[in-house]
Amino acid sequence: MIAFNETYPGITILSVENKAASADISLYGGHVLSYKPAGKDEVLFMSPKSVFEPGKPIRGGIPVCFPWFGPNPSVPTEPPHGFARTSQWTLVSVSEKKKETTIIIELASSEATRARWPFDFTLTLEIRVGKTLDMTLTTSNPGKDPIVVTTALHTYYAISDIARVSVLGLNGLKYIDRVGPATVKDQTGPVSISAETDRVYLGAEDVTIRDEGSGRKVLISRTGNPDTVVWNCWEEKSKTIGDIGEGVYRSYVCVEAGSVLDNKITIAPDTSVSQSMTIKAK
Ligand code: TA6
Repeated sequence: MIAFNETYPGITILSVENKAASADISLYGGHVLSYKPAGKDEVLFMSPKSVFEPGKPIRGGIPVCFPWFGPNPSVPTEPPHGFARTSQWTLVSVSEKKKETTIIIELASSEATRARWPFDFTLTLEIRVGKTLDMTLTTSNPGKDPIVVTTALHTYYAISDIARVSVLGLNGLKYIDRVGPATVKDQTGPVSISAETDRVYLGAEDVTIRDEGSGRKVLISRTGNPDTVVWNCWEEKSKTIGDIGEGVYRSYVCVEAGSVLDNKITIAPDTSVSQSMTIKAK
């Protein structure tokens, strides 16, 4: 079953439901807002204070960071995380099976994107909603010169309480600590969060979010995404982020699959690069 609703002015949401799961996908931002495996709780966090207004990013779900992650490397006045999350995407196709729905959406370069980033591209996002949530982001370069991007699927997970959550699978890795001046550190053991946390783990493979409050484990696997970003803004900073709001920081953790900072992706003319992520809630 699928349904389209312009839930907020300028924001069309595609709701899908099959025997294995349901999900909401906003064409504005190319943004997965909700993913709920049948009989289980919502996997994604959506801020109760999120603004749903074209031009503003949605706070929660799975924002797509493209064509740059974090601040723009050459134009500091450009908003962080690129423009894909604040652009209108188009629907390419929907195909339905009993236990799986596949949605393909696309963002292509236009006058508006070239004004901000002077390259031609087509960005395709395939979203498979079933027992797992599978997402494949493909960047194609139809132009004459190579293009260089950084990207992330900036996933916000719903959790019982940040104090009861740990992220497994990062032990022994180096990470860039981005709270304050960036420094490289070594991870020992699981990641637990008790202060502002903004880290890029290098070379992670599968990662698990273990939530002792809810008893849930969420497994995240990926290809073509060498970095794992772990982010929670914590109390002080949450007061300065209007669409998060006080106290709410305890209810989310971002664990993002991406190719960010120095892991730039170069796409030669007439070629494409795919990156994928799979989420499985147990
Ligand atoms: O992925 C972590 C991060 O880059 C943080 O530095 C943090 O500020 C966050 O993303 C949220 O960014 P946003 O632009 O959505 O407020």
